[in-house]
Amino acid sequence: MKSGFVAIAGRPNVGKSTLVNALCGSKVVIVSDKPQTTRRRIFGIANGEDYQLVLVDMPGFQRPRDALTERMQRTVDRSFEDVDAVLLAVDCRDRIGAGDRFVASRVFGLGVPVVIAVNKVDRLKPGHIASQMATAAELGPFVALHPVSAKTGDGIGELREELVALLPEGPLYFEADARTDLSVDAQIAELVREKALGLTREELPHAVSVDVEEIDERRVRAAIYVETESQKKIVVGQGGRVIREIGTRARPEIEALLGRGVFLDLQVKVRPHWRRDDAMLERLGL
Ligand SMILES: Nc1nc2c(ncn2[C@@H]2O[C@H](COP(=O)(O)OP(=O)(O)OP(=O)(O)O)[C@@H](O)[C@H]2O)c(=O)[nH]1
Ligand SMILES: [Mg+2]
Repeated sequence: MKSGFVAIAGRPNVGKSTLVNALCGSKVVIVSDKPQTTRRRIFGIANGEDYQLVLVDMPGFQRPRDALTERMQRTVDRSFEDVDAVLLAVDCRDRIGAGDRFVASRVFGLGVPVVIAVNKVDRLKPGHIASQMATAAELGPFVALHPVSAKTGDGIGELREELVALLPEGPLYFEADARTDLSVDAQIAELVREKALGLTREELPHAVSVDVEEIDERRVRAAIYVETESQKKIVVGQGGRVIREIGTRARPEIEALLGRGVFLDLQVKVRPHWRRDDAMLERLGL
């Protein structure tokens, strides 16, 4: 039995969480087109007949701006403790540059094997992929470099095999059918936040947090926190249109997770400056 932990590092928005889902073979973490979607360290677990590959999803590397982003960056630093390998993800649609080199400078100093994933190849022509791979190859002494598309699944099987091969012999760290270490409450909060991210723009996504307050047989009650009354107006929408849409999109996934039908009760609440409020951040598990 091979088992162990592989941290997924990279700039915000390069597709780290999408890669975790692709490698696990199903959705375990949330994804959005907004940077800073992932706020905490979450394990995505890929189980095979003779392996357990624990993927350590984490926030993207960033310069801290407030208590929230400070905590996120600390999470990134801590996530590298005790990993067996690192998957360094870069976005081949963007110029591979200073941001990626900054992440690379950190991960190549860890003393564990580093695999580079050049992600989003579905968006590029073959010639351009080759030149981006050549640029990515200069990031550091990698053990393997894989062009992949987390979205289409292209190259994901080979990448998974590569990562499993780097794992030591070891025990099962989680049940053989576990998919994540997040509690059910936290998974539900993440799903609601994902839908809110998908329906809001600009600075607003960063001002949104979700707390599941109560779950019983028939009902899930969750609070969506924003920082100002005007943000609340946007998340509620005209006549409640936006909040209803968040519920409509989140409910099927929550029901699939719980294995039963539920009424989803969402309330938007204003908590000024929650991103700088340590007590509030603790409560949100950040
Ligand atoms: N076309 C394409 N889009 C992708 C691919 N992988 C991820 N994306 C998109 O890239 C965006 C960011 O994906 P995430 O997985 O949330 O990125 P992340 O690196 O986890 O982002 P943070 O958690 O914010 O740091 C989303 O819109 C994804 O759908 C890919 O292989 N191809
Ligand atoms: Mg993410």
